[in-house]
Amino acid sequence: MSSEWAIVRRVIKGADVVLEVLDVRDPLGTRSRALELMASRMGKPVVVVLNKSDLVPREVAEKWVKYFRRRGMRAVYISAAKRMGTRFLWKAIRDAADRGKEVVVVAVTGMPNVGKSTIINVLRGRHGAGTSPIPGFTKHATRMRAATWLRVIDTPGVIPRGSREDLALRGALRPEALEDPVVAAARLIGEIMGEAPSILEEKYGVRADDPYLFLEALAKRRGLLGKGGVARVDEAARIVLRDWQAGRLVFYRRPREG
Ligand SMILES: Nc1nc2c(ncn2[C@@H]2O[C@H](COP(=O)(O)OP(=O)(O)OP(=O)(O)O)[C@@H](O)[C@H]2O)c(=O)[nH]1
Ligand SMILES: [Mg+2]
Repeated sequence: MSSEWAIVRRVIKGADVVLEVLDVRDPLGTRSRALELMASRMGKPVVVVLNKSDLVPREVAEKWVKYFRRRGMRAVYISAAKRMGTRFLWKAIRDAADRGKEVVVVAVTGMPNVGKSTIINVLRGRHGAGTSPIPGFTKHATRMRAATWLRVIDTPGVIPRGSREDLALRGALRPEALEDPVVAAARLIGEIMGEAPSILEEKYGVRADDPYLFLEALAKRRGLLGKGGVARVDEAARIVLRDWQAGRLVFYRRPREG
């Protein structure tokens, strides 16, 4: 087991409630069944927190909440960055905790970069947990006081199994860490082209019928040229992945059923 998983296991063991933080743009991609299983085996209630809801229409966030509730899970959506929906989060924590508990300990868990530390800061009402657009920022578990009755524990992001491309697309791995970012970027671009191609044109001012041609055109437009004037598609791919991870390229997934 990697050190992140070991830390998270220990934190969950000592917690009363587990928050599983997901990116609402891609809840199924950022969900960790292993984490949910770990919590349920230890008998800990899980609250699914769909974060970054400022990046999707409200109706999409509401659909995702329904998706999880229909499957018997507690779920709320929030935007930690914009401090929206936090009242519902407080209530969900209260409801999930044992009534008799005087002090409730909450483990804030999830994949890297989903916004765990930002949520901790929102619950505390002030900055205390370090946050960063670079995945894998939080390295240790830190316990902090959020209210007289509430302690929150920040944890490092857990990385699920999957290819490195998968991880980059889920925001869990920096594009710089990919040997070949083109594969991952092309998959994302291909998906966007299938659903909402105008997003790419509006964001980058480039139009193409195919992900690779798109990257080539983007590289040329940005003046990213290598030896002999060859377009640096790898650099263009990193731009797209960085924008996607940072929420600057706004694209999201909807639940298949309502
Ligand atoms: N748009 C948007 N961005 C957010 C929101 N919450 C967090 N972020 C951004 O997402 C990035 C990651 O936030 P963190 O709180 O550091 O994420 P984390 O889950 O603690 O990440 P690790 O410590 O790497 O596991 C930062 O750039 C935050 O500003 C949100 O509600 N909306
Ligand atoms: Mg963190």
